[in-house]
Amino acid sequence: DARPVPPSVDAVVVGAGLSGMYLLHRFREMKLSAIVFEVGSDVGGTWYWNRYPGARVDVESLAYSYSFSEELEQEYEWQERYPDQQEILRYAQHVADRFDLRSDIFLDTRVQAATYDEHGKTWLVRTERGDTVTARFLVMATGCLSASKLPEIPGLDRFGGAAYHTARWPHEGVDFTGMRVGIIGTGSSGVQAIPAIAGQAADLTVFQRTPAYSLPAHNRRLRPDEIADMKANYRAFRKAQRESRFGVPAETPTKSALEVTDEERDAVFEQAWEEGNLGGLLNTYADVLVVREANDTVKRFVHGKIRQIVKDPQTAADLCPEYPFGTKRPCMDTNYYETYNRENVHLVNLRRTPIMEITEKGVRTSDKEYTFDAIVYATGFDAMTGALTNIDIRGRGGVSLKEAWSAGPRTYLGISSVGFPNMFTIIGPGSPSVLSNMIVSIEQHVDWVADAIEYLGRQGLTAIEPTQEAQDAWVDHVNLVASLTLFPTGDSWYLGANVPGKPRVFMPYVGGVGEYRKKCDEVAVRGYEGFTLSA
Ligand code: NA7
Repeated sequence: DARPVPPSVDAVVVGAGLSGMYLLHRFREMKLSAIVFEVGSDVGGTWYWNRYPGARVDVESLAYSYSFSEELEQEYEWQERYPDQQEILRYAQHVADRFDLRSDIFLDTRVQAATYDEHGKTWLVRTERGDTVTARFLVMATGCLSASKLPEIPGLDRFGGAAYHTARWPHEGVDFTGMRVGIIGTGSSGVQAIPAIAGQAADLTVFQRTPAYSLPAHNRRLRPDEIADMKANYRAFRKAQRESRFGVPAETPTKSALEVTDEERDAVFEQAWEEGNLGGLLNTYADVLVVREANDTVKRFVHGKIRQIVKDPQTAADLCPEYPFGTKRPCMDTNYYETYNRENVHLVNLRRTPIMEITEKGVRTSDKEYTFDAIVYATGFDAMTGALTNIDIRGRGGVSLKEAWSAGPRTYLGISSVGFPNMFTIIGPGSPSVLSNMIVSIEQHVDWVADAIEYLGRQGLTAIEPTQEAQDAWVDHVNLVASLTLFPTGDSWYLGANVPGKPRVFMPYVGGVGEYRKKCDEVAVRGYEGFTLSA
């Protein structure tokens, strides 16, 4: 993008994914001057980068879509219940064109640093290609799962074949026909990619450290009647989304899994399994995420399904997770477990035979060397904080965000952080973010930030920053709510457990999207309680 960057704007937004695009739209409505910097060569964020075969959203399209424009909502035609990466990227591109967003988005431009000038109360933002711009407001719309991560395995550069990370997939695609392929990682990306690659490759070896709980997506084309139905009832549906626990309307369960008969429970689980919803099994009983024995009932149910589907008993046993259901993010799949019945697919349990190194030929575990033409790393992300701390952000007193968060992220409401005035994080740590339908949380944050900026303007104020007390209290509250659940017992990326040396802090807010929104609204109504506002 060769256009000159303006020297000064009201707001700089970092990232042109679903957050950054809506921010730009809102800021323009408010007559603020704003620009967006984006590393990728197009808009779409997650859906721009994650082009691996089988990549798909696991929230239904009619719910995983913007609600801010009724025209968009009514006119857009989703094809599938769970659209693939290409369909969602097309949607993002459509939004960019429809709202004429591209003229203020600088593509292929990585933000390197942002420094707060206390005197001028402005942010100085510098890009890797040397642009500088000052802005009153800095909004980090960098996403929760954007700093991709290769595994800490010796010899990564030694491999002589082709190597790919799922989140940095070549745009032209990869043809695995006739190849011997190894894939490391069985989170959502691995679970989606494995069946797709298995259908093409001569041979696929899956290296699994921790098995996933995966539910069948039952993906299909949307029927005209259900689309029409949704379009007729969208306002009520959106309201229900915003008030729900995970950003997807669902009945709040009241019963305990331990107060019903085995038959009744199994029937309820069976129905949830057949519905093909990410939150389905979690929404069956009130104590699934709270009481170990209740969780065990779900665990046993899924283990039973795995044993039913996977023919080889050892493979089935290796695929059965031991950690509590839902404490790592469940996956949604199309033929995941079935794929292990294929002759060309082999599972390696890394708990028994860990990977020692990557060699010139392939992967060497503690007992043998595997030879591959290609290795796929489905090894995930430095989640929630990586994309923020990778940028040299310096607030008051030159303190970097990385230092401020060295013992784990500290925010007020997941939106802002002490020492970083006029900087906002969209779906940041301390907000429901990854524990919700992302778009619902994105819109809520963007609207809240836009309203806060508007409020400052109306009051003739220029700066907003949380107080230490409010931030400490919020961090305590986020920890407390998490500690009342089973969530901290899974070694998940929610906790930073997948990044060696990362402080073990449960990052998302588990109190639910609806409760969280109420709290944010209250803060605003009380004149931004917990924030210091200054002129
Ligand atoms: P995830 O969910 O972080 O999954 C990464 C997988 O890679 C997971 O199975 C990891 O095992 C595995 N992994 C990571 N490092 C290694 C090493 N060194 N050796 C072996 N295996 C390893 O990332 P995804 O991209 O699948 O999904 C991210 C989110 O995107 C997903 O939750 C949805 O929200 C969408 P581990 O569990 O750490 O033992």
